Amino acid sequence: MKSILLASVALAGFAFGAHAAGIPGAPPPFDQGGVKIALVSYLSAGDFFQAYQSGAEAQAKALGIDLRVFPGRQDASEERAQIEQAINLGVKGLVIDHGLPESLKDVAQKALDAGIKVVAFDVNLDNPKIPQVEQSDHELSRLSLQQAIRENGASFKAGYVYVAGFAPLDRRDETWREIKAANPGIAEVVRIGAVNDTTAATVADQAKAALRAHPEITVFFAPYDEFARGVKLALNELELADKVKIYSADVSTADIGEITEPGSPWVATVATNPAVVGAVSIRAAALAVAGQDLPHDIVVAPTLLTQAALRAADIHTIEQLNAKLPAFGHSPAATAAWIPQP
Ligand code: SR1
Repeated sequence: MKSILLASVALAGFAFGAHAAGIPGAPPPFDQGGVKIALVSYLSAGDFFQAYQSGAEAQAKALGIDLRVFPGRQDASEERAQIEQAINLGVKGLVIDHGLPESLKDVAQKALDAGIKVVAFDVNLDNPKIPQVEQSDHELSRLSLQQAIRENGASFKAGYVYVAGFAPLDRRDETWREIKAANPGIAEVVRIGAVNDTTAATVADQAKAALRAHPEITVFFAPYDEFARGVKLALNELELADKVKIYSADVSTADIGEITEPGSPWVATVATNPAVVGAVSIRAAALAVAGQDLPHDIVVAPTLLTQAALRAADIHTIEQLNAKLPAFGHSPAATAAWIPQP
């Protein structure tokens, strides 16, 4: 069902909305409307990426952009081919969302050579002409680990979930290494990880084996919500939910439910609203297409969300978080007076 939906979105490809005929007073070409921009993703499965895409679509609609969405299927050659298709469609802007840098650098340069403005989210294309959107991953990782230290002291045996090659996970890993170096009592006793169509289920199987082999683990650092879900599944199945605590990244309404349910081992996450990050990515591409100034690093700041605070504030949904924490629901990044917010 989901793939039928994604395919129809990709085929239809249009998101004309409130400003389909152009935004009065906006710089060209946004004064005319119908500016073609492509969003090409590497991953589409999971709450984060679905919310990211929804946020991008809502911002595109508010800007009268004709957004072409190319959903990701964890396939580097397909992502390359989709970028080629976007170039051939004559888009004016291109957002590249995740991916493997080595398979994208030349095709991203080809887009630039064709006069297309390119923005990258969470993939380092090593190109000064390509602004980079990110969630301040070092800070995100630091906040999550500082919470782990507050709750467990600076000496514990940890399991860690990591897959190298994804820019946000690599940045979070840099901070994990720094924190371990600064706190010699923290020992990483096992490392697991997978990113695929069924990340949480794969990580759950790995975590079960890891926890059986290392009963001394009391903390799991799982800095991606699909990782955290996997570790939580394993802990529940092994009836270890009261012995091990999970510290993660990302949040969705479903995640809030998992964090706040009675007896949940998932005690903290650090997150942005992914729909806001999607909107920021589209605004950045629009500013670039309009020839307006854009910093190279566009950062959406994350927020620490603890189980205790979510329960105390009786928060169950992303909408309630947006209402409670205005900085979570909006970002000042890549804005301009002529850009309507979704
Ligand atoms: C496989 S990379 C997963 C991460 O990408 C985004 O940055 C999300 O925060 C997620 O944790």
